[in-house]
Amino acid sequence: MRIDLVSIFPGYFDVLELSLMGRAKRKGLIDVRVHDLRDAAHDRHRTVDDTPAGGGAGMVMKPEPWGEVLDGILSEAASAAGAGGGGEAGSAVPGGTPQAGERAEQAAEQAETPSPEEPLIVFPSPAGEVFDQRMARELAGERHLVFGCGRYEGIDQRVFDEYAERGRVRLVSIGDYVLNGGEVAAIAMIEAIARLVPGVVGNPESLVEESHEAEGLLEYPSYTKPAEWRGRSVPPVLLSGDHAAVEAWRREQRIERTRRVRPELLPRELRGEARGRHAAD
Ligand code: 6GU
Repeated sequence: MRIDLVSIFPGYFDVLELSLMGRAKRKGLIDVRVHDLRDAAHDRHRTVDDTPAGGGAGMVMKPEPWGEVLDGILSEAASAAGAGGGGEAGSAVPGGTPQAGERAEQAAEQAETPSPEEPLIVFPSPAGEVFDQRMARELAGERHLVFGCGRYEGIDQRVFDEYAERGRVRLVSIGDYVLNGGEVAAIAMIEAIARLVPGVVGNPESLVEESHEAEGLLEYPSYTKPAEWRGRSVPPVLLSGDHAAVEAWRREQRIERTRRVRPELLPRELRGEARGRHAAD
């Protein structure tokens, strides 16, 4: 998978060198490229923002630097696809073969509709659709993601309109609160997406049981040694060696925790299930 990041603070993305993301980059599973938006601001002060049309507080990001950087990324991607290459990491993604890419590109040219083989531009924005595990799975199937990280009061609307007309654009929020810019949101999304790309997480089984994957329930509580710490014991069932009992306990914990913390996530068929069993204990 290829990921381009556009920002006036490229240093934010240094964290992608750490941990699993860093290993995925070094293994060539994720090809991350960071672009400094200011490199496309050609005045003496490298200006990227201006006052809002119509007045009001704050500053708005000017369209021209965005146009220059995004055009550069898209034309490079198009010529790489035209050269028959899907990118070195593209083969890790289903449907990412060069042949499929060429066919899709030809079809897109004829129909003038965006093809899933084209880059998807994501603009992190509190005004966007809300990112969740389903969207992470969807975006993990993309071959090329471009994150356009705005600051200030936002980016000139014509940038979204221009690239939505020419290709695939999504405005995406990571939740109902306001950050200073899209960088941290992009990092959160990239981490959620990249760990679903085959090979990034060592043991794929660890992806299955997690919160928001199996049945959409939250995770069960975990324990390790020692069996007692500060007078607090590991639940005896976990030390019983009874695998079926352990599984039943974990499922009950997941249902109870979800009911308590995130009742809106509880599947209809589970409403009422674990509470009855507690009473019978
Ligand atoms: Cl994607 N951007 C900003 N600036 N704030 C946010 C957000 C994104 N998602 C939630 N809050």
